[in-house]
Amino acid sequence: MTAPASAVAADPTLIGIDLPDDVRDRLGADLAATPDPTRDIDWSMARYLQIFAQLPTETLQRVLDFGRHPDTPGVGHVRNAPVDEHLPATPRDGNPSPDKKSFVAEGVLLGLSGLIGEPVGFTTEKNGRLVHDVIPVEGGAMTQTNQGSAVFLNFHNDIVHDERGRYDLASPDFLVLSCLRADHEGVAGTYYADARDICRAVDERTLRTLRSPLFRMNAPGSYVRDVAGGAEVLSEPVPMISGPEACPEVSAAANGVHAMNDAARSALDRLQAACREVAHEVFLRPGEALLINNRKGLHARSPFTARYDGQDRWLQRTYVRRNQWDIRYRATPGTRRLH
Ligand SMILES: O=C(O)CCC(=O)C(=O)O
Ligand SMILES: [Fe+2]
Repeated sequence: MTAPASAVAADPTLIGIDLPDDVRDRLGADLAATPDPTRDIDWSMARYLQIFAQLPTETLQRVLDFGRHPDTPGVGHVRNAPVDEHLPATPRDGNPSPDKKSFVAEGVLLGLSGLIGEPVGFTTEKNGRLVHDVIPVEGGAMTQTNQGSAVFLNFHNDIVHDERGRYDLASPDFLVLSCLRADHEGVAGTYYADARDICRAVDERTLRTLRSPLFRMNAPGSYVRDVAGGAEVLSEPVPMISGPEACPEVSAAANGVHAMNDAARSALDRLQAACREVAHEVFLRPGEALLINNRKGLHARSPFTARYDGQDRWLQRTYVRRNQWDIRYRATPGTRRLH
C-alpha cells in the first residue's frame, strides 16, 4: 500500500481533483435547491450537468478525461465537495434513510457520475436503485459484500450476474463512491490497484496464467443470497486479465473465484498479493468521493469496527456505464436505466 492519497496526487494512476472553496459553495447552494433526483432522474441529470458545468475548465476536463480515455488513471479522488447541512443517522439496515430531506450528497454523486457516463441500476443490486447506500449491516459484517466491516474486502471489481455466462461484460464501467460519514475510528481504507501496475508487479508466467481462461467467477453476493438461495452460480471460464499490454482490463469476483488448476490457484493468490503491493489507499471523509474505473483496476476495503449506533460509516455509490446500448437486452421493460 502507498501513502494516503493526499501524498500521491501526482501519481500517474491516481488523480486528485480538488474543488476550490468558492466552487464548492456555489455547487452546494445549487444542489441544496434541487429536488430528490429519484422523482425524475433524466431531468435531474440534465440539471446536474448544468450545475457541474460551473467547475473550473481544467477541473472539468480532468473528470471528463477520466471517463473518456483508455490511458488515463483508473481512480480519481475528489475533495472539498459540498455536503448536506443536516445529515440524519446512518440507517442500520443499509436502505436509504427516510429522514434525509436534502439531496446535496445525491447531487454530488450523480453530478460526478453524469460527467463520466450514465448511472444505471441492476435489479439484483440494491433493488435496482440508482443511488446505493453502502453501510455496514450487522448480519453482513463478515461477508465479502459492501455490507461487511469486520473483514478485509478482497480486491475485486463490481460485476453482475448475466444469463450469458459472463459477469464482466454487463457490469458497470465505473463506480462512484461518495462519503457522507466516515467510520468511528477513521480507519476504513478504500484501495485501488491499477491493472497496469499489477501486470508490472507479477512475473511473466503468472501473467500468462492470469490471461488464460482458467477462472470461474461466482455471482455477486446479493444475487447468490436473494436469487440463488445461497448456492454458487459460476460464470463460464474466463481470464482475469485481458486486452492490450498498454491498457489491460482486470476482473475478479468479490464473492469467490474458482481456479481451474493449481497454476491458476497460485496465480490468483499472487494477484491478490500484487494488488496489496501496488494499491493506492484512500481514507474517505465527508465531502470526498472516489471515481473508480471498474475495468482498469480492482478495489478493496480494509476492516473497520461498526457499532450500529446510527453514526457508522455511510457511503453512497452509483454504477455507471458509458452507454446502455450493449446491455439493452437486459433492460427491464418500461424502464430506462434498470437492467
Ligand atoms: O466500502 C468501500 O470503501 C468499498 C466498498 C465496495 O467495494 C463497493 O461498494 O463496491
Ligand atoms: Fe466493490
